[in-house]
Amino acid sequence: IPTTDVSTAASTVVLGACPDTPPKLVGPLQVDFFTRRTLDEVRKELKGSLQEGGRYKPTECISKHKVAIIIPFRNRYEHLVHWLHYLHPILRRQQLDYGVYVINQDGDGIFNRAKLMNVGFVETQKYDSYECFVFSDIDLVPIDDRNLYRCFDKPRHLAVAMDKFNFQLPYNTYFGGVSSLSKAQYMRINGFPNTYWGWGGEDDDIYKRIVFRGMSISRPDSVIGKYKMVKHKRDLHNEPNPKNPDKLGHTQSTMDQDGINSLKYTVKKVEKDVLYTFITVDVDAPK
Ligand code: UD2
Ligand code: MN
Repeated sequence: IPTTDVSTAASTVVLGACPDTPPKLVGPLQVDFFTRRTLDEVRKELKGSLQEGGRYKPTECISKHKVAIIIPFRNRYEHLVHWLHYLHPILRRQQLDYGVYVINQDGDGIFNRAKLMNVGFVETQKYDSYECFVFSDIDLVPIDDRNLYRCFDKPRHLAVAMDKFNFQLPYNTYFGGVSSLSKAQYMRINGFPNTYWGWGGEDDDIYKRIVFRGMSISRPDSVIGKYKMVKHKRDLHNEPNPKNPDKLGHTQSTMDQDGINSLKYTVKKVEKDVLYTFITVDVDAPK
């Protein structure tokens, strides 16, 4: 009988690449926004597994996916707590090497979701060599962990079946809520528009950019792509802007001048929490 000499067993473990399908996914999840949660409670739940700044990478294998999660934000702390409570464990089970970046619009000028996401794209690359960017509303939580927060061969739309739209796409070219683009896909469309102030239109502009650059999108199916959105009213200083729908007729001619190549902003403050990196930014918003 051959014996193994235990004493010579290597003490350094060489990690292999994580498998293509993460083995610990559970599928459908229970998600509720009635339970009251505080940031401190969520910190206690999660801090053992996270690195400062809301960073994680698997210890059991080397992730193939280094992902910056970018959240456009202002004054939605209640939603942030739910998001962190649910998303960190999901992203961990997905064996991603990731960081969570909250891009906080400074001041009370008109909100600009797409410009904040552009800022996130530029700023997160100062922290690590990210090649993949997931852009998420703060109020959306997936209810199936097989919906992978990573990049694919095509720009991806993740939020395909939301409770607020009866678990269906509101229309076929809808690209709002949660999406992912690789660095190359993002650069190919000159990033997102900076000029959609207030609510609406920016998500359709992004979709058009993708199509005008000869790409199409991918999506999970409507079982895996289910989401819950925290119910909320329209925020102050994010009123629907009647100029935005009109702008959509001109995307093809404006997209080369309005995007990552014309982005201007000032970082006011960076705060690292164990649950996220919080970047406060002046986007020169009109009042
Ligand atoms: C829809 C889309 C969203 C975007 C928006 C139009 C869904 C689920 N999402 O969102 O992707 O296309 O329409 O602009 O249909 N935010 C703040 N503070 C504010 C205002 C906005 O943090 O004061 C952030 C936050 O991440 C929020 C996101 O911007 O989730 C979108 O704003 P919303 O939730 O008010 O708009 P909603 O739900 O109609
Ligand atoms: Mn919302």
